[in-house]
Amino acid sequence: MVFFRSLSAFTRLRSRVGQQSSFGSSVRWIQMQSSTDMDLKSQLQELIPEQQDRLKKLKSEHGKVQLGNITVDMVIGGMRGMTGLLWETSLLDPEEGIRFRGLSIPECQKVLPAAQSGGEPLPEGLLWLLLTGKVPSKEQVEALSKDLANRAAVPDYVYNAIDALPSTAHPMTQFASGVMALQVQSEFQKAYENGIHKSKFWEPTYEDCLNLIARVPVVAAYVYRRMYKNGDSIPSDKSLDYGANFSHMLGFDDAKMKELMRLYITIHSDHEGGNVSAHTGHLVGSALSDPYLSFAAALNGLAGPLHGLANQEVLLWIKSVVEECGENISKDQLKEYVWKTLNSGKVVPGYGHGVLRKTDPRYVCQREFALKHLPDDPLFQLVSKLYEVVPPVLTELGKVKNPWPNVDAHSGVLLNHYGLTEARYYTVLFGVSRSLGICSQLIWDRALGLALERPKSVTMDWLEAHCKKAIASSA
Ligand code: NMX
Ligand code: MLT
Repeated sequence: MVFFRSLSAFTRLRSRVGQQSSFGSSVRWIQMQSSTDMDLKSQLQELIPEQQDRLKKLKSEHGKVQLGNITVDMVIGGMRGMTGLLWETSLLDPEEGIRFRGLSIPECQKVLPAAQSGGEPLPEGLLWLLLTGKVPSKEQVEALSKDLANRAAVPDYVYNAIDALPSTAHPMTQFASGVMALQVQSEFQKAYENGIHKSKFWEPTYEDCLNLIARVPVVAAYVYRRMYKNGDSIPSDKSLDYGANFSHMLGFDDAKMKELMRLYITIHSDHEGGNVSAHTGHLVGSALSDPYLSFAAALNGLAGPLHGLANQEVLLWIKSVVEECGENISKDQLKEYVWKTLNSGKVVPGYGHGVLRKTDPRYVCQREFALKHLPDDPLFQLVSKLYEVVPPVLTELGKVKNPWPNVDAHSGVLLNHYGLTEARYYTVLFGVSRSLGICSQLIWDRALGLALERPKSVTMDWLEAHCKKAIASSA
């Protein structure tokens, strides 16, 4: 049964959030829903015209306002610190971490409906929040849960496409191939071929996105069972919520693992627009490639070790520490191991970030989950020791801008504790979750009529000539 936290807690939160102007205007959206508005699509239908007007006004009144200066460092350095994207569903503060439509993770844990009293938020509630900017009621979340369950059928040719790959292929390769095969059913592609008017683009995009979100756990679970459980797949259970059903299809029916899955999917869903997977999804979508094509591209970015694959790397690295030094490794030994990793030209996985400058709140909430449910797990204790040892070492290295742990530093030991021990699979879980954020924004991209992404590039010759001219004119 779904439980909704007290209205008074929500009202307190709303008035507090409403007073903070720094979170931007998306916070103004956050409101209570009346429990009669069950249909997510008709909610969006109502919201879209007002947001279209808002964007039009922003463009006509402030289109020429400057947002900062672009430096050579930024062009060479992966566009770090350059504001260049519109992304409505979440915003990342370097010191504070992510806010989904203005709500921090602890706030989401307070106000979003949960499966049990005091439990973790249901990802369906987070999806509703990302799409509408509104905190849903338990009835709305239940309706969305059912809608997703009814959309989850996966055609056989998707399984056949995965089966065409060797079962040793990386799980992300199998997963992304499955998502590409799902594309055959794209409503957007069909509608575009039939000459749909651009004002209606968001509607088939919505259908594709909801279908995709509903189907990715089925495809992901198929890959897991194929690789690690002799292909013995488990049918979905429509009576379960999204997170619990995913856990069930993977083969984990422990109630705590289901809670972990709900938390996992909620916190990995979105991290504003500039991260590699979200940006890729948005970029590919800007060419009017349908949501399957866009999301498959995003997954290929997520599969890189500096991005989503880091969760795999963390557990493998932790296991290599244990193999070499045992579970009861001292902090001095651990420090030595960290230096050995750095001196061999590798990164310490799970630490550092392109934007964050503090411990990732997604790390913090996973740590809280571990302290509550598995405080004596030896690998959790090792992760806690690393939290003390790694930041000073990275600081001593002198070049790392953020020595603190990110989301990937923690997730593996939690999954490992409940029996999901196959580290190479972990990024697939991240991918399932990220479908919620990327797809929510894709719907808004089409609703707002956002432009084809096409930034200007330059050569080193161009940069050198430009800099010479700039120096000469300032002399
Ligand atoms: N271990 C070793 N060196 C590091 C680390 C780390 N954890 N983090 C940053 N550095 C190095 C980085 O490689 C760079 O070195 P160089 O100048 O020789 O190229 C230098 O420090 C400056 O990098 P930053 O500006 O601090 O970080 P940047 O924004 O370039 O990169 C990451 C961010 C996340 C790619 C980087 O911190 C990293 O490689 N971390 C480890 C991998 C990881 O955990 N990735 C997951 C990120 C979260 N996610 O899920 O996507
Ligand atoms: C993410 O969740 O996408 C990562 O933390 C990487 C990022 O935000 O750049």
